[in-house]
Amino acid sequence: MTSATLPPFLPMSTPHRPLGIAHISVGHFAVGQAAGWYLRLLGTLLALLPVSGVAAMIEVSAVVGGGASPGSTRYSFDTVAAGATAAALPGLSVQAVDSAAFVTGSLYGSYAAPVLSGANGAGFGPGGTDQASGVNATTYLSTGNSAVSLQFDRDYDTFGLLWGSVDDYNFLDFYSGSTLLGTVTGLDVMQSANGSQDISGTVYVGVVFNGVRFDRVVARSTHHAFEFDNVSVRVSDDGLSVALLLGGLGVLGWLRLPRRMG
Ligand SMILES: [Ca+2]
Ligand SMILES: [Ca+2]
Repeated sequence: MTSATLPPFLPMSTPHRPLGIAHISVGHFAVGQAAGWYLRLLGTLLALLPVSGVAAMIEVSAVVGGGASPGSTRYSFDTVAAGATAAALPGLSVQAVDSAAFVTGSLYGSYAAPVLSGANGAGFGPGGTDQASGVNATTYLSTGNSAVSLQFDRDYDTFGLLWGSVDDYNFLDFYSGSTLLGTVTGLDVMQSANGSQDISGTVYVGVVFNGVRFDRVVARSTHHAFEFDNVSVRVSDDGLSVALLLGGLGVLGWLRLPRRMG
C-alpha cells in the first residue's frame, strides 16, 4: 500500500486542536506507513473532554494484531485462577462485580475468548516472552453483564488492552480518584462492534491521555460480555509541561516576594 492510496484531504500532522465531539484523526500516522494503516485510520479518535476546567485530550487507537506500547508495565493475569473475582497483582488490584470474573476458554452465551494475532501477545508470556497467536488459552477477564475495576497504585497516562469480541455495549471508563475523565466505547474502537469472535473481532486498543492521568479503569458491559486481557500501562508524558507550569508559578512567587516584604 502506498501513499498514493491515501485520500488527498487527510491532515499530515496531529491536529491537537479543541474538539467538542469525537473526531477521526490520522495525523500521527505517516503517509506510506506500512500494513495496518487503514485499520488505524478507522480506529483512531481524538476527543476533547472537560476535566475540572482543564482541557484534556484522549487519543484512541485500535489495531488488529497491535501490541502494548514499548516500555509498558504488562498484566497478563495468567497467574490468576479461572473463577476468581479479585486479584492483587504488583501495582494493580482487580475487582470483578456480579457476573464478572477471571475466566478461561469460552462459554456459549456468556463469554468468548479473544483471538490473538500479530503483536497482541508480545511481552505478555512468562518472563516477558511472546504469547502464541490464536484463540486465547490463558486466563482473561469477562465483565459478564456487569463490570471489572482495575485500581492502579499510581497514575498513568497511557493504557492498553486486548479487547476481544468487541460489542457496541462495551464501555471503558477512566477515573482519577472519583473523577470520570472519559469513556471509550466499543463503537469507538470498531465500526461494526457486533461481538465477532473471529480474528478481526479482537483489537489491541491504546488510550493516551494528554494533560491528565488516571489511576482506575472500569470495564463494563450492559450485556454479556466485555472480554479483555493483556492490559498495559505506562507514563508517556514526561511531565515537562507540568514542571514548566510549576516552575513558572515559582518564579512568579519569587518575583512577588520582595514586594510583600517591602
Ligand atoms: Ca491472560
Ligand atoms: Ca464481547
